[in-house]
Amino acid sequence: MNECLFCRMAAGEVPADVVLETDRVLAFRDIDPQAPVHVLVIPREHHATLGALAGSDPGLLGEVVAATHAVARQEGLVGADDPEPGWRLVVNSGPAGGQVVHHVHMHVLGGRQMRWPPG
Ligand code: DGP
Repeated sequence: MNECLFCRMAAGEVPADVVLETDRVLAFRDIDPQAPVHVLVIPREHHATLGALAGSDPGLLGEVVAATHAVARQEGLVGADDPEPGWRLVVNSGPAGGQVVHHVHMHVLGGRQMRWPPG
């Protein structure tokens, strides 16, 4: 059995609150939301980190990034007068970056005022 949680979610073996999907990308709500909108966007195919994905399939990386914007638009974070109201894209990479799940994912955050530095 595949032990990667996000691979299992992509395969439909673990339930996910899916908000957008394509043949290569899946977007679902985070189990521990840090903002009113908190969606994770992943490639269905396993790549551990952003660097691994960029190195082996930059086209797929582009599809994941494009999906984050589609999610932001779908969730009402991008209006007709883009860039308002606004949203944040986060990728945690490696231990010092705070990555806990080792299947690359992008956090789409919005619905509140973001602060900087993020900590
Ligand atoms: P990161 O620290 O960047 O690796 O973020 C991992 C995120 O994954 C974290 O925000 C919580 C989320 N997460 C962990 N387990 C699950 C799960 O079983 N379901 C969902 N929807 N999200 C999960």
